[in-house]
Amino acid sequence: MPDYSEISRFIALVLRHKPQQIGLSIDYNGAWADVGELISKINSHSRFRLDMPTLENIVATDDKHRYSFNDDKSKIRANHGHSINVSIGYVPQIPPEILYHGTAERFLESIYAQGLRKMSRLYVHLSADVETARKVALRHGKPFIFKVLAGEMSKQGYEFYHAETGVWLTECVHVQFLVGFVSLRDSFL
Ligand code: HQG
Repeated sequence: MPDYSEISRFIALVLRHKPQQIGLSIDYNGAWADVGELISKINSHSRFRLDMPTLENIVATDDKHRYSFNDDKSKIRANHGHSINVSIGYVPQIPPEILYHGTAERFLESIYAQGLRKMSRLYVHLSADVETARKVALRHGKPFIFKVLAGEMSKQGYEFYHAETGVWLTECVHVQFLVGFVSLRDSFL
Protein backbone atom coordinates (compact mmCIF):
# COMPACT_ATOMS: atom_id res chain seq x y z
CA MET A 1 0.00 0.00 0.00
CA PRO A 2 1.36 3.48 -0.81
CA ASP A 3 2.55 5.57 2.13
CA TYR A 4 -0.08 8.23 2.73
CA SER A 5 1.37 9.47 6.04
CA GLU A 6 2.55 12.84 4.69
CA ILE A 7 -0.68 13.75 2.95
CA SER A 8 -2.66 12.44 5.92
CA ARG A 9 -0.72 14.77 8.23
CA PHE A 10 -1.48 17.62 5.85
CA ILE A 11 -5.19 16.76 5.86
CA ALA A 12 -5.11 16.75 9.69
CA LEU A 13 -3.41 20.14 9.62
CA VAL A 14 -6.07 21.77 7.44
CA LEU A 15 -9.05 20.08 9.11
CA ARG A 16 -7.86 20.82 12.67
CA HIS A 17 -5.68 23.89 12.61
CA LYS A 18 -5.17 25.80 9.36
CA PRO A 19 -8.02 25.48 6.84
CA GLN A 20 -7.04 28.95 5.60
CA GLN A 21 -3.77 27.53 4.29
CA ILE A 22 -5.70 26.15 1.29
CA GLY A 23 -8.72 28.46 1.58
CA LEU A 24 -10.98 25.68 2.91
CA SER A 25 -14.28 26.44 4.67
CA ILE A 26 -15.08 24.50 7.81
CA ASP A 27 -18.56 24.53 9.29
CA TYR A 28 -18.47 25.46 13.00
CA ASN A 29 -21.38 23.07 13.54
CA GLY A 30 -19.86 19.62 13.41
CA ALA A 31 -16.44 20.70 12.09
CA TRP A 32 -17.37 19.44 8.61
CA ALA A 33 -15.56 20.37 5.40
CA ASP A 34 -16.95 19.70 1.95
CA VAL A 35 -15.14 16.69 0.41
CA GLY A 36 -15.15 18.08 -3.15
CA GLU A 37 -13.76 21.37 -1.92
CA LEU A 38 -11.07 19.65 0.19
CA ILE A 39 -9.90 17.58 -2.78
CA SER A 40 -9.87 20.45 -5.26
CA LYS A 41 -8.19 22.89 -2.87
CA ILE A 42 -5.52 20.41 -1.81
CA ASN A 43 -4.79 19.83 -5.51
CA SER A 44 -4.68 23.52 -6.37
CA HIS A 45 -3.11 24.98 -3.21
CA SER A 46 -0.64 22.38 -1.97
CA ARG A 47 2.10 20.14 -3.32
CA PHE A 48 -0.09 17.08 -2.69
CA ARG A 49 -2.34 15.29 -5.19
CA LEU A 50 -5.56 13.83 -3.86
CA ASP A 51 -8.52 11.98 -5.36
CA MET A 52 -11.58 10.37 -3.79
CA PRO A 53 -10.29 6.76 -3.72
CA THR A 54 -7.10 7.93 -2.00
CA LEU A 55 -9.06 9.98 0.53
CA GLU A 56 -11.37 7.01 1.22
CA ASN A 57 -8.31 4.85 1.75
CA ILE A 58 -6.75 7.35 4.15
CA VAL A 59 -9.97 7.62 6.18
CA ALA A 60 -10.49 3.85 6.30
CA THR A 61 -6.93 2.91 7.22
CA ASP A 62 -5.91 5.71 9.59
CA ASP A 63 -4.31 4.12 12.65
CA LYS A 64 -6.22 6.37 15.07
CA HIS A 65 -9.44 6.73 13.09
CA ARG A 66 -8.70 10.47 12.92
CA TYR A 67 -11.27 11.28 10.20
CA SER A 68 -14.93 10.60 9.53
CA PHE A 69 -17.14 11.02 6.47
CA ASN A 70 -20.82 11.85 6.83
CA ASP A 71 -23.31 9.26 5.52
CA ASP A 72 -23.10 10.16 1.83
CA LYS A 73 -19.37 10.98 1.97
CA SER A 74 -19.98 14.55 0.84
CA LYS A 75 -18.41 15.88 4.06
CA ILE A 76 -15.37 15.03 6.14
CA ARG A 77 -14.05 16.06 9.54
CA ALA A 78 -11.26 15.34 11.98
CA ASN A 79 -12.63 13.49 14.99
CA HIS A 80 -10.41 15.16 17.60
CA GLY A 81 -7.47 17.48 18.08
CA HIS A 82 -8.81 20.77 16.73
CA SER A 83 -7.38 24.14 17.63
CA ILE A 84 -9.86 26.06 15.44
CA ASN A 85 -13.13 26.84 17.15
CA VAL A 86 -15.60 24.13 16.15
CA SER A 87 -18.39 22.26 17.90
CA ILE A 88 -18.28 18.53 17.23
CA GLY A 89 -21.32 17.92 19.41
CA TYR A 90 -19.63 15.38 21.69
CA VAL A 91 -22.05 13.99 24.26
CA PRO A 92 -20.74 13.98 27.87
CA GLN A 93 -19.97 10.47 29.12
CA ILE A 94 -18.99 8.96 32.45
CA PRO A 95 -15.25 8.22 32.21
CA PRO A 96 -13.36 5.25 33.67
CA GLU A 97 -12.08 5.83 37.24
CA ILE A 98 -8.56 6.39 35.92
CA LEU A 99 -7.39 7.95 32.68
CA TYR A 100 -3.81 8.72 31.61
CA HIS A 101 -2.02 11.70 30.15
CA GLY A 102 1.42 11.49 28.59
CA THR A 103 3.61 14.54 28.66
CA ALA A 104 7.29 15.53 28.80
CA GLU A 105 9.36 16.06 31.93
CA ARG A 106 10.17 19.59 30.83
CA PHE A 107 6.49 20.59 31.26
CA LEU A 108 6.18 19.22 34.80
CA GLU A 109 6.96 22.39 36.74
CA SER A 110 4.30 24.29 34.83
CA ILE A 111 1.79 21.41 35.05
CA TYR A 112 2.27 21.09 38.82
CA ALA A 113 1.65 24.85 39.08
CA GLN A 114 -1.34 25.11 36.71
CA GLY A 115 -2.74 21.61 36.21
CA LEU A 116 -3.27 20.23 32.72
CA ARG A 117 -4.44 22.92 30.35
CA LYS A 118 -5.75 22.46 26.83
CA MET A 119 -2.96 24.69 25.47
CA SER A 120 -3.62 25.32 21.75
CA ARG A 121 -6.31 22.64 21.42
CA LEU A 122 -9.98 22.73 22.41
CA TYR A 123 -9.57 20.05 25.11
CA VAL A 124 -7.00 18.23 27.24
CA HIS A 125 -6.45 14.80 25.64
CA LEU A 126 -6.48 11.71 27.85
CA SER A 127 -6.32 7.99 27.15
CA ALA A 128 -7.74 4.91 28.81
CA ASP A 129 -4.45 3.02 28.61
CA VAL A 130 -0.86 3.76 29.60
CA GLU A 131 0.58 2.61 26.29
CA THR A 132 -1.27 5.30 24.31
CA ALA A 133 -0.21 7.93 26.86
CA ARG A 134 3.38 6.77 26.50
CA LYS A 135 3.23 7.22 22.70
CA VAL A 136 1.73 10.70 23.08
CA ALA A 137 4.43 11.59 25.62
CA LEU A 138 7.24 10.50 23.32
CA ARG A 139 6.17 13.15 20.81
CA HIS A 140 7.23 15.83 23.29
CA GLY A 141 10.53 14.64 24.78
CA LYS A 142 11.48 12.68 27.86
CA PRO A 143 8.17 11.02 28.71
CA PHE A 144 6.22 11.34 31.93
CA ILE A 145 2.80 9.81 32.55
CA PHE A 146 0.09 11.17 34.82
CA LYS A 147 -2.79 9.20 36.22
CA VAL A 148 -5.89 11.37 36.13
CA LEU A 149 -8.55 10.74 38.77
CA ALA A 150 -11.29 11.00 36.17
CA GLY A 151 -13.97 9.22 38.22
CA GLU A 152 -13.49 11.68 41.06
CA MET A 153 -13.56 14.63 38.64
CA SER A 154 -16.75 13.34 37.09
CA LYS A 155 -18.38 13.00 40.54
CA GLN A 156 -17.47 16.62 41.15
CA GLY A 157 -19.20 17.71 37.94
CA TYR A 158 -16.40 17.95 35.40
CA GLU A 159 -17.51 16.74 31.98
CA PHE A 160 -15.75 14.19 29.83
CA TYR A 161 -16.24 13.38 26.17
CA HIS A 162 -15.23 10.22 24.35
CA ALA A 163 -14.22 10.99 20.76
CA GLU A 164 -14.76 8.39 18.02
CA THR A 165 -11.01 7.94 18.06
CA GLY A 166 -11.04 6.53 21.57
CA VAL A 167 -9.46 9.66 23.00
CA TRP A 168 -11.03 11.08 26.18
CA LEU A 169 -11.41 14.86 26.31
CA THR A 170 -12.00 17.33 29.11
CA GLU A 171 -11.58 21.07 29.56
CA CYS A 172 -8.81 21.03 32.18
CA VAL A 173 -7.42 18.88 34.98
CA HIS A 174 -6.60 20.58 38.27
CA VAL A 175 -3.52 19.45 40.17
CA GLN A 176 -5.44 17.65 42.92
CA PHE A 177 -6.71 15.16 40.29
CA LEU A 178 -3.21 14.34 39.01
CA VAL A 179 -1.04 11.53 40.28
CA GLY A 180 2.51 11.44 38.91
CA PHE A 181 2.67 7.86 37.79
CA VAL A 182 6.03 6.91 36.36
CA SER A 183 8.96 8.85 35.13
CA LEU A 184 9.77 6.60 32.23
CA ARG A 185 13.48 6.57 31.66
CA ASP A 186 14.77 5.79 28.20
CA SER A 187 16.00 2.40 29.36
CA PHE A 188 12.45 1.29 30.10
CA LEU A 189 11.05 2.29 26.71
C1 HQG B 1 1.29 20.00 27.87
C2 HQG B 1 -2.20 13.36 19.14
C3 HQG B 1 2.81 23.23 30.37
C4 HQG B 1 0.64 18.67 27.59
C5 HQG B 1 -2.16 12.57 20.42
C6 HQG B 1 1.20 18.37 26.22
C7 HQG B 1 -3.20 13.22 21.29
C8 HQG B 1 1.25 21.73 29.61
C9 HQG B 1 1.35 19.73 25.56
C10 HQG B 1 -3.37 14.59 20.70
C11 HQG B 1 0.31 22.20 30.55
C12 HQG B 1 0.27 20.02 24.54
C13 HQG B 1 -3.02 15.66 21.70
C14 HQG B 1 0.70 23.22 31.43
C15 HQG B 1 -0.62 20.63 29.41
N1 HQG B 1 1.96 23.71 31.31
N2 HQG B 1 2.49 22.25 29.53
N3 HQG B 1 -0.11 23.72 32.36
N4 HQG B 1 -0.83 21.50 30.41
N5 HQG B 1 0.64 20.77 28.93
O1 HQG B 1 0.01 18.13 21.25
O2 HQG B 1 -2.06 15.73 24.64
O3 HQG B 1 -1.81 11.94 16.45
O4 HQG B 1 -1.58 19.89 22.18
O5 HQG B 1 1.02 17.72 28.58
O6 HQG B 1 -2.41 11.21 20.21
O7 HQG B 1 0.27 15.86 23.59
O8 HQG B 1 -2.55 14.31 16.38
O9 HQG B 1 -1.46 17.70 23.28
O10 HQG B 1 2.46 17.76 26.34
O11 HQG B 1 -4.42 12.56 21.33
O12 HQG B 1 -4.23 12.46 16.18
O13 HQG B 1 1.21 20.69 26.63
O14 HQG B 1 -2.51 14.66 19.56
O15 HQG B 1 -3.18 12.89 18.30
O16 HQG B 1 0.53 19.22 23.41
O17 HQG B 1 -1.68 15.46 22.16
P1 HQG B 1 -0.63 18.77 22.43
P2 HQG B 1 -1.18 16.14 23.50
P3 HQG B 1 -2.94 12.90 16.74
